[in-house]
Amino acid sequence: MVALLGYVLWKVVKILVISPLRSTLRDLPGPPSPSLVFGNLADIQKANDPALHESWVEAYGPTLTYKGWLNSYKLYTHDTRALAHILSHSNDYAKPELDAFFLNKIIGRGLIVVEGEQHRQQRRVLNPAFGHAQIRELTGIFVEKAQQLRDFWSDQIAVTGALTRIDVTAGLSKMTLDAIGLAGFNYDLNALDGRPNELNEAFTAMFQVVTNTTAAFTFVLKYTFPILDLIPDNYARGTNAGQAVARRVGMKLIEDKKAEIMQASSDGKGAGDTLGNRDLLTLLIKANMSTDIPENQRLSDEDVLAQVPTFLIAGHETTSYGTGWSLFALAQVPHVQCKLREELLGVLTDTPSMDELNALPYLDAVVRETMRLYAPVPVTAREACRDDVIPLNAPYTDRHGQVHDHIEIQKGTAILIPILALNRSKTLWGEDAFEFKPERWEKLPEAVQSIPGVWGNLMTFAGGPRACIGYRFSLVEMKALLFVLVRAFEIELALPANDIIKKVAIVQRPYIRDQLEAGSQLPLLFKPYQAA
Ligand code: HEM
Ligand SMILES: *[C@@H]1O[C@H](CO)[C@@H](O)[C@H](O)[C@H]1NC(C)=O
Ligand SMILES: *[C@@H]1O[C@H](CO)[C@@H](O)[C@H](O)[C@H]1NC(C)=O
Ligand SMILES: CC(=O)N[C@H]1CO[C@H](CO)[C@@H](O)[C@@H]1O
Repeated sequence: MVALLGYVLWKVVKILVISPLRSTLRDLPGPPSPSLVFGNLADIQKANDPALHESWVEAYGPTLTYKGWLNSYKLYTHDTRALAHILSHSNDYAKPELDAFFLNKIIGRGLIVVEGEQHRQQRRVLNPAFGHAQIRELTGIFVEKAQQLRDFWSDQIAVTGALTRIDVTAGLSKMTLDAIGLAGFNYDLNALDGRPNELNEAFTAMFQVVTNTTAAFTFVLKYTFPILDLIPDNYARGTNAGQAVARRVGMKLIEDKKAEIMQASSDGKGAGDTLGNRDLLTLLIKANMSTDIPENQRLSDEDVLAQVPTFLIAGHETTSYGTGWSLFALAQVPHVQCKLREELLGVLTDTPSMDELNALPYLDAVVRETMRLYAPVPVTAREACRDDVIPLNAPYTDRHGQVHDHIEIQKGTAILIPILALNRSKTLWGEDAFEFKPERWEKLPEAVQSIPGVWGNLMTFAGGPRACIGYRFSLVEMKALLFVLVRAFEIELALPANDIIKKVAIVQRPYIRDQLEAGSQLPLLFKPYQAA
C-alpha cells in the first residue's frame, strides 16, 4: 500500500512539477492555463470550435504554447516550414503515445497505430490497393450506394409531398458504412437496408468510446496509471465483446479470400478478374502474396486483420461528415448549388465512371472548398521522439522579448497539428478565407503553395509519410454522392446556419445548438429537383 502511494505521489510530482519546469517551451508566448489538471483543454472543449486556437494565434502570434492534460506544455504553430519539418520526419515525430494506446486498444496494430519500420512495411503492402486504377474499379459501388441513399430519401419525401426535413447525418453514415464494407472487404454491412448485422453492431460497440466522454476519461486514467488496467470496466467489456465478433468475422473473410486467390491462380486466372475481387482487403492479401515483396517484409494474418477496423474507423465517418458539411454549405449558397447542378445535369449518364466524375471542374472545386473550410479531421497531434530543432519561416518573440528563428523541442513534447486553422488562415488564403467560394480554386494565392499537404494545398489529409492513404477513395466517394444527390434534390437550410454547431470527437460533427443531448444531427430541407 505504501509502495503504491509512493508510486502515485512520485508520478504526480514528476508530471505536475518537474516536467513543466524542465520544458524548453516554457518561454514561448501563449494563453494562461486555468487548471492544473486540464490545462487549457477545458477551454478547448467548451469552445466547440477549433476557432479557439485561431484566436490564440491572433493574440500571441503563429507559434505559441498552451497547457494540456496535467499541466504539460504543448506546441501549437501555424508556421508552414515547422509543420513541413514535423510531418516529413515521421520517425522523429510519432503519433502521441496516448492516442496510440487508445487506438491500439480499440483496433489493434493497424496502419494508423504502428510506427517506424513496421509502419513502412505495412504501408508498402497497403499502398497499391489505394492507387488511382484500384479506386477507379470501386466507383461503381459508390454510385450504386449513393443511388440507394437517394431512393431512400425520395421515399421519405414522397410521404410528405413537398419540402421535407431530413437529418442527413443518419443516411450518409449508413451509405459510407455500406460503401467501405463493400469496397473495403466485399462484405455487405446492410446499413442502408436497415437489416441487423453482427459486424456492424460489433463495430458500434468497439467505437463507442470515441464519442463517450466518460469512457474516454477511463482510458486516460488507465494510460496514466497502467496498474488500473487490471480492473475491468463496462467500456472494456463492451469493446472486448465487439472485438471478439470483429475478429471472428474478419478472420473468416481473410481465409475465404486467401482460398479464392489460391484457387484462381491454380486455375491459371488472375484473381481480381471478377468485380467481387477488387476490394481493398483482396488487393492487400494479393500484394502480400506477390513475389515483389520479400518474405520477411510480408504481413502476418494478425496485421492484415487489424486493417479491417482501421479502414472502418478511418474511412467511414470522415467521408460521411465531409459530405454532410458539403450539403450544408450548398444549402447556404444557392447560386453555387445551381451552378453545380447545371454542370452535373450536363453529364449524359446516371452512372458516371471515376474519370467522368473527375472531369467535372466545378464538382472538383466544390469538394476542394468543402475539404478546406470543413476539414472533417480538424486537428491531429504528434509527439517528439527525440530532442530536435524545428526551423521556422517566421521568428517568434519569447516572454522575455528575445527573438528566435527556431524552436527547441524536447523528447516527449506534444505538438498539435492545425489542419482546419491552416486551411482557412487569412494570411494564407486572403480576407475571404471564411467564405465558401469554389471559384477560388480557379486561381490560388501564391502563399498556399507552402502548405505541406498531400493533396490540393490543403492539410485536410495531412502530409508526409503518414498522410491519409485513403484520400483518393474518399474524394471519389464524395463526388459520387454529390453527383447523385444534387441532380435529384434541391436543398435548403432547415434552421438558421448559426443554430448548427460543431463538436469534435476526432471528426467534427454537426449538432443542433439547443439539442446537444440528441447526438449529432444535421437537418436540411429537400425537394425533388424539377427542370424548369
Ligand atoms: C474525407 C475523408 C477523410 C479525411 C478528411 C481523412 C483524413 C486523414 C488524416 C488527417 C490522416 C492523418 C492522421 C494523422 O496522421 O494524424 C489520415 C490517415 C489515414 N486515413 Fe484518412 N481521411 C479520410 C478518408 C479515409 C478513407 C476513406 C480511408 C480508408 C478507406 C482512410 C484511411 C486512412 C488511414 C489508414 C490512415 C493512416 C495512414 C498512416 O498512418 O499511414 N482515410 N486520414
Ligand atoms: C457512455 O457509456 C455508458 C456505459 O456504456 C452509458 O451508460 C452512458 O449512457 C454513455 N454516455 C453517453 C453520453 O452516451
Ligand atoms: C502474408 O504472407 C505471409 C508470408 O508468406 C504469410 O505467412 C501470411 O499468412 C500472409 N498473410 C495473408 C493475410 O495473406
Ligand atoms: C483568427 C480568426 O479569424 N478566427 C476566426 C475563426 O473562425 C471563426 C468562425 O468560424 C471566427 O469566429 C474567428 O474569429
